[in-house]
Amino acid sequence: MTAETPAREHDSNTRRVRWPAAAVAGVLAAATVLAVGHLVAVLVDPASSPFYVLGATMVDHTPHQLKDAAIRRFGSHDKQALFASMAAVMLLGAALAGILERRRPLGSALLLALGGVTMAAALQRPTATGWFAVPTVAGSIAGVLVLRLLIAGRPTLRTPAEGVSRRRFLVSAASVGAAAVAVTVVARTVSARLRDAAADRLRFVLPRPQRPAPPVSPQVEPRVPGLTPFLTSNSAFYRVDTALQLPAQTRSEWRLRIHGMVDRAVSLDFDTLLRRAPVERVITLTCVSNEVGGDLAGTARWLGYPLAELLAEAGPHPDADMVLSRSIDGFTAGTPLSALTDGRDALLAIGMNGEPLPLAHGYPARMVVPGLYGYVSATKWVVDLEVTRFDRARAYWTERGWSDRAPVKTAARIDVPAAFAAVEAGEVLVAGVAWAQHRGVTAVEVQVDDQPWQSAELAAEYSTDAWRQWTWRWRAAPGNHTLRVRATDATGATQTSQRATPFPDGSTGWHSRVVTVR
Ligand SMILES: Nc1nc2c(c(=O)[nH]1)N[C@H]1C(S)=C(S)[C@@H](COP(=O)(O)O)O[C@H]1N2
Ligand SMILES: [Mo]
Repeated sequence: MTAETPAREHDSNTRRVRWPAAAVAGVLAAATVLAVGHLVAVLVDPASSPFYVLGATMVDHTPHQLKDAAIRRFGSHDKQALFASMAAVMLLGAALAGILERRRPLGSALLLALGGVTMAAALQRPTATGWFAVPTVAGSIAGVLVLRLLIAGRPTLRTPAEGVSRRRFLVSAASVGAAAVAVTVVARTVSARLRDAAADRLRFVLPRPQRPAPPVSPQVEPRVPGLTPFLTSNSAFYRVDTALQLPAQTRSEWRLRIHGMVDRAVSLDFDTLLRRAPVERVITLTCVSNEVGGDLAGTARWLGYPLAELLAEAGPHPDADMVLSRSIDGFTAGTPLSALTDGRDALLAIGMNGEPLPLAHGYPARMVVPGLYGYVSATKWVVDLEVTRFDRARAYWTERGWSDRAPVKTAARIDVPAAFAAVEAGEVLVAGVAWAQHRGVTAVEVQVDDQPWQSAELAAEYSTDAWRQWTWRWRAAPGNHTLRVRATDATGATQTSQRATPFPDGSTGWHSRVVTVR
């Protein structure tokens, strides 16, 4: 980028750039940092893009008190919220850098300082190599050049006394803006890894299980309008993870290493995996962040390979008690070795409801372990299983204060009638789901206001690893009423009324709903 200064224009048009224009110049310079950084990151590793680095670092360092909100916000649908607020802060900082730059290269200094911070954060990323510094360094250099060019008329640190003509500023600003947009568009569409993974997924024909999971009978799923379907479709399945950018891997890139406290380390590629006999199981997955009455739970037909068999090939040592699973993007979960080997259907899953795993749910392979919250068991995009001990290793969320043992707590939810619904007096059907994975739900009771608890009717149990639907016929009298629900699991324990937040090992309390009867 050479900026040949044209013959100096000593007319009235030539002066120091005004502050609004300087602010625009600052924003363009910052856009250059991000655009160039993003483009270079395509060559290095998408996760090294300065924008993602900053976002991911923020996600990782959110304080505990905000953690529930944080997982839900960043984890489920609105990573956009994070990006938007980051963009707003950056916009202000960039404008400030431009304004500062008018008299001295203070704006450049600010950009370089922020670049330094971002570079340090990049090198701290779980999957970082030394290369992770390159996109930010390249972006910062380009950004400073652009800022100097726009404010001083030349990309050197000397500020010419004459300043920059208005026309010249507009032309440079427009070209830089257009270039930044073009570069970003290219970088985004060249997210070749994602495209490759998506194409690879489309080509993948799932193997068939020897015995498919039994169909869901009408006894298991009575037809009640508004009741959560027994099987959750892939598109409706909740999504929670720390990934700002979908980790993308093709089957031929994927490998699973099993190592640590084992007799012999095992490394498995996808073709080798496919030579094994897959099983199909219906399992309800639940997030520890689920609030009482919340919807961070879903049930799918998972196709996969028993983890116990894969682990047995490596031969875990008798003093090991944990498997630290790691995803391609550095997320980790610590699962009790016993939960993977005690005979329950702990799977290395490759299929979900008859399809290859969706990219967002872990393509090409993830873990699913009945009875444990996702953060200690359900690693998506899994590539590494380290057999170790709880007193030696910690995982992503346990490092952040969440409990290291996290069996799913018994829960019940009212789905029908809807919240604050108005219903006609007379017989009203109340219905919902209840779960106590791997123990099983044996009773659900409903209470109206302060009246005695009534037994709900349980739909047939599909298996103890899946949730169970329930219904209750209510003789509803006019007025406002509070409906409450509680479940009992197969150990005989009834849910406690005591309200607890999801942190550190799952929420407790009875779900209730206020209904108006006319
Ligand atoms: N790689 C990776 N796997 C992960 C997570 C994550 O952040 N990264 N989150 C876990 C959590 S907290 C839950 S509840 C489940 C959610 O799985 P789902 O998004 O398929 O519903 O994934 C688990 N596996
Ligand atoms: Mo979770």
